Amino acid sequence: MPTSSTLQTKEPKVSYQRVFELLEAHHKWFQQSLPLIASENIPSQAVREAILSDFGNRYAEGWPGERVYAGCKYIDQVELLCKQLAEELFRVEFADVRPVSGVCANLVAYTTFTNPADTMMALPIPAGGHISMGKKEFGGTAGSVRGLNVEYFPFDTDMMDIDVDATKKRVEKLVAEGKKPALAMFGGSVLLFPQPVRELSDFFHELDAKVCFDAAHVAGLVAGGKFQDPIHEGADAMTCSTHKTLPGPQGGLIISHARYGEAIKKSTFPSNLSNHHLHHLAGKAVMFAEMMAFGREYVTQIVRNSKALAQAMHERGFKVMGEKRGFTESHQLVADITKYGDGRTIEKRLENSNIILNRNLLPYDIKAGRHFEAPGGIRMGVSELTRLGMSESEMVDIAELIARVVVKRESPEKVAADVAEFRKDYNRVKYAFDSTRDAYEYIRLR
Ligand code: DSN
Repeated sequence: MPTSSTLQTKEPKVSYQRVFELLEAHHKWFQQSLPLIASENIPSQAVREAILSDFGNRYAEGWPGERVYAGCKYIDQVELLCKQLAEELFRVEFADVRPVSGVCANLVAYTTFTNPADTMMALPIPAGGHISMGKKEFGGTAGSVRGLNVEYFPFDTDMMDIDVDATKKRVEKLVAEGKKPALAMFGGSVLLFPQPVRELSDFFHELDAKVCFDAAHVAGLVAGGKFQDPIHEGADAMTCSTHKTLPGPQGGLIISHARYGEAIKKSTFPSNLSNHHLHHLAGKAVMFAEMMAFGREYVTQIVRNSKALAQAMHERGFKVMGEKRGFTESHQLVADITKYGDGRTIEKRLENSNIILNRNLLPYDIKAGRHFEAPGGIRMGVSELTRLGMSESEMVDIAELIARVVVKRESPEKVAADVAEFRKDYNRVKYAFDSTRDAYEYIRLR
């Protein structure tokens, strides 16, 4: 691995050139790889065009029609269109499309529904929670930025889900201790199955707490009707990012009921944002339109693919989590790989084989003495491969390629060559209005 000092040069033009060489090398590598990171996706060429536009160089603080800058007459129209598309896609009364990331959207929710020192229920990271829901002592956003006291939902590892009865008991105890929750934050980064929003919303509302669902990972599935629908199950708001199962540019989104619209608008601007990212706003609008046209078909195939990959890995000896419930109902699957090594080493061997996924903490890792640098699990997501047109039979081939590296310990170089060959037939983005370019084409403007 080069270090910044080996890359550094005194000649600006050489460094300038080097940046483009590295960008082109990255594109070429992804053309020949299996991208299985569950939080990533490949946007359409239309989204890529939108994010290259001049919108990315402008300022539009505030709300359409109420900006504090001139020059926004086209930006305002795109933002209103984007908002309307999001509301239709998710069948909700209110969307704020400005948050620049999933973490930012969560901060908007915390600002709207809590005050510093309030208690919030969330999952810990090993059970699938996200750093933005974390406690202060671990550097989590909720604790260290909003000053929330984070308490954990009890988690059932066999079911890979929040335990409803144990949650009620834990919350009753918190109430008795004077720590009544102000917010229940469902969702997270490992989300194999729908969570009990319907079962627990009334319980939290009776305590005067609000309910939010972080759908960063599963928002595309929610939009396409293939996962739970938190807002219609009792949640007050749903936050998400726009680039995981939603195949948009990197960014965030919060959706809710009309009654919270004004409060959310103020929490976004001025509380958590100055300018939002206007090129990404245009990209989000394009992606929402694509999802309205192709979303159902796309997410139906995603869930078929993740189930097929989980089953094929299970048949090759992997301990895939959630076996009792059919492994997964989302785009993700998680495998315990402790019988083959640690997560970091296996992630690296797979990367050297052009199979790109991430190591992941398992719910029982901390108790077993493992930590995030070398955890016991790997996590995979199939959204990007589905966008490239792959289906169940390709998932079986991919499970075999992974097993060759991890179980049979074949040389990564040999498998990498086979992966590159396998990828040759899948280089167009499906589920999009325009698909004439190679998915990973490096587009030069210089
Ligand atoms: N933690 C990232 C993930 O799930 O990959 C998202 O922020």
